[in-house]
Amino acid sequence: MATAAAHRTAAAAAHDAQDTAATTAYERAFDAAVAADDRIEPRDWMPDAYRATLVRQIAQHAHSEIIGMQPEANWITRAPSLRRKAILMAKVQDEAGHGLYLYSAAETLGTGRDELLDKLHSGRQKYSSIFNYPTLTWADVGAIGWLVDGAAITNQVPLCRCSYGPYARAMVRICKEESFHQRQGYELLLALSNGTPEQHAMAQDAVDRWWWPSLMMFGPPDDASQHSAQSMAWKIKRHSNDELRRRFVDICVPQAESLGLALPDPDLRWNEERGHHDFGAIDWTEFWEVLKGNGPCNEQRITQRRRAHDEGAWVREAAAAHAAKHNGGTQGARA
Ligand code: FAQ
Repeated sequence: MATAAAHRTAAAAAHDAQDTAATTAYERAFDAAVAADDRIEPRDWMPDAYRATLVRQIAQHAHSEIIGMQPEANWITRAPSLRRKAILMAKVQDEAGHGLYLYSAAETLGTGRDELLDKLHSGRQKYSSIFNYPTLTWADVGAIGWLVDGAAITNQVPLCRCSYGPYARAMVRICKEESFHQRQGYELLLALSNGTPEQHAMAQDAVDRWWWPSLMMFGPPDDASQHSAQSMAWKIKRHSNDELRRRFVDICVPQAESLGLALPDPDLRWNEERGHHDFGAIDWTEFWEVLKGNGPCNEQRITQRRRAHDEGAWVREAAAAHAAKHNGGTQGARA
């Protein structure tokens, strides 16, 4: 009896050792792939924490795209011309497409869209802080395009080189579309800035309100960014939050000058020594409050999202019924 138990224990230990050796070999292959800038693909072995980090970031990104449709959609019915309305509708539709690519990328990691949406609706996953601010005037559509899409591109171009293949490939297409979005915002603001004094004032007011929240989009400062070091080691993130934020400020300053609009920061000035602009202190208390759900529009955004999801139930059911019928028909034809 005792001999059999000892035997089992020895067999289990040998099995565990084999498992550990295999895991170590997998880990080595994963580390080597990351070091060589190869892509990790869905069927490759990956550490659980790498998978979890990707799901967290991709889900948050996907949620941002679909929640981000709301502030702009607010202006579709009130766009000042048919041309502007058509452009805005196309942009909002693009954001839905970005959500789709990203939820699909998350699905390759074994996490379904239903589960992710459930986490969004129950507050267990985040979306970008920026979409908790209201769009008060038509100029806000321009400021979102110029600043919010501009910040998004600055953050997302490096994600095209992310170590996880499906996320990196989704980002290539998203960045191309975001680039159009940024230009439409810039062009809209330019028209307003060069318009009547009232239109110019409206553009300036929008930039005053969106500037600081746009800087917050890059995430907390590096010393408070809990995930950055590991995400950079895994080459999910290629640059730190502060590095990208600095890059964005440097890009915006000359663009604001061309627009004839001021950036609302008295401390903004070129620092010859650093080769970057210095800028004023960001109100991180505001950022963390928005993340906790206390921003001006958090409640409105999530209520509207839940409502849209409930009202869309019949579409999902009809699509599933159609797919089942279609697949049944194909199988029937084959059989
Ligand atoms: N908002 O340790 P870190 C768009 C959270 S673009 C809310 O630095 P990480 C396009 C973070 O999740 C906007 N939460 O985190 C569009 C973490 O909390 P957790 C979306 C934020 O991941 C334009 C905690 O703080 N873009 O939608 C924010 O290394 C116009 C600690 O932070 C992306 O998602 C924030 N701003 O770096 C659509 C890009 N920042 O998860 C419509 C992909 C941080 O532990 C209209 N994501 N947190 O509970 C990323 O690059 C990264 O996830 C960062 C954050 C840089 C956002």
